[in-house]
Amino acid sequence: MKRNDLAVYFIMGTPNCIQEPLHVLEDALKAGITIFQLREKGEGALTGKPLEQFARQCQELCKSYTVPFIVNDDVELALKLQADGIHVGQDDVSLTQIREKFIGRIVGVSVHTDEELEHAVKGRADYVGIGPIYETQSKSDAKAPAGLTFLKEARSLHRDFPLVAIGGITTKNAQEPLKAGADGVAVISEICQSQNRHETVRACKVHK
Ligand code: 3NM
Repeated sequence: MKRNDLAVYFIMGTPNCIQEPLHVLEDALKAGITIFQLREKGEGALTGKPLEQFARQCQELCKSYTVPFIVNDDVELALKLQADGIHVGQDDVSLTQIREKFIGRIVGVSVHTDEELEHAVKGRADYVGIGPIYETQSKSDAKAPAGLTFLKEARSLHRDFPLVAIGGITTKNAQEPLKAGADGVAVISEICQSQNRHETVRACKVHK
């Protein structure tokens, strides 16, 4: 993948939305998000057939805007839909197994420590997510906010490796992780709840 693809990484599931979820996604696509992850978690999350149906609708929308469609955690669903990629955390299945199943597709991994970062890079992840940078309300088991220290360290260790910052990113703070070396920012609530997604997405891109 190109590092630029991570510029504005929108993550969403139906429980994150106040408005109709497919409307939120299409509005975000129109506003210029560069990659999308379906993360169907939390109270009221879809499962089974309704999840599959919703996922297919999201995938179709992404395809029509030529934006990669990534599935969070659910390997079976990602394979069934032939999604563009999968994103996994540290608790999910082993990276070696996932890499073998997603040949030619995108594999992303959340990392929080040097060891996890090295393991992801050696295991041929396509990118890593580093977070939570700031306090987040969107992940019930999120770790304590890490700030920019680990992100800066990760960038100095791996000059060219695709890195995306996540956790509590807003239009006001997005430039900080970008200046610290992130290729992009991954965002749930700031885009889901935005009243003006064009403006929100613009503010989350690098200001030159
Ligand atoms: N992963 P918001 S933080 C999904 O630290 C997720 O790995 C995190 O949501 C991590 O943009 C997070 O609303 C939630 O803060 C990000």
